Amino acid sequence: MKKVMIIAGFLLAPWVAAAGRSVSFHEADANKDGAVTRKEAASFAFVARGFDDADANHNGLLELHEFLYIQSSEPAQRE
Ligand SMILES: [Ca+2]
Ligand SMILES: [Ca+2]
Repeated sequence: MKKVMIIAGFLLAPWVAAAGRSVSFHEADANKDGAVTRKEAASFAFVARGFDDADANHNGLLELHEFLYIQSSEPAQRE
């Protein structure tokens, strides 16, 4: 039984990582125009969650420095 749990944990690890802050700005910026739109952010839960807070100039786009703010302010890292 313990073995099964270890295997399950191993298989789930990539999913947990994907839900965290593992995405880079360039991955999130799907069309590589230098900004992450709300639509692009929707593919990454933590980016979508922090979008409004991070969009400091309220232009509906996340520029690199705003994206980095999300990565640095994700609650999982603050704890
Ligand atoms: Ca973009
Ligand atoms: Ca912005």
